[in-house]
Amino acid sequence: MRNRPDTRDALIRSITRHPAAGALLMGMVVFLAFLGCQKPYTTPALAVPTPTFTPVTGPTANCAEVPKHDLTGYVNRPVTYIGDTSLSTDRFSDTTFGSAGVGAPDDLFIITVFSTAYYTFSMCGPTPTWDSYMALRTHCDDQATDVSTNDDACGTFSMIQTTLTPGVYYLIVDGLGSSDMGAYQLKVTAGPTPVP
Ligand SMILES: [Ca+2]
Repeated sequence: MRNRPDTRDALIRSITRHPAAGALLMGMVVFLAFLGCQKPYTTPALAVPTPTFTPVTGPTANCAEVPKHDLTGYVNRPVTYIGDTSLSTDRFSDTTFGSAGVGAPDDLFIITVFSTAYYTFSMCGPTPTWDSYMALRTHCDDQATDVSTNDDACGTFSMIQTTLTPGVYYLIVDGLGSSDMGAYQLKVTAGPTPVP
């Protein structure tokens, strides 16, 4: 029990004999107390918007019952939709292009265009792992309403670029052959109509 007062008294005597050392010690104590009051720096969280894809009801009876994702609020977002047609079922095809999509599972998207713009629907980017086919229509299950289609814009993946006027459109991401299916990414951008 006497060790602590003895140590304290020795410290006081030492500081009295060596005032410079005492001042240095006090400075270190104040500096350490200052550091202890500082909050650790943390990197601010980057606000990256996450799109939500809520199945919606189409404007026509034939499309109404098909689950689909709404791309309307997704245009020009700095994020990419990640999909996988192997998790879906086969509902669409496009026999105007051979037997594109026949037997292959597909994903359906809907987008409402409010003002005329040049749209890009792109799967390009990652190395293709399967052969896709893409169709943009005004009626989801009527290939006669195709606005634009594409097979191999980037490798075996697809991209559609076209000017769209106001209206509702359906985008189908499909496999070219019956065994073509798998993961993909979809990015949608819109801007001024390019000069021909
Ligand atoms: Ca299909």
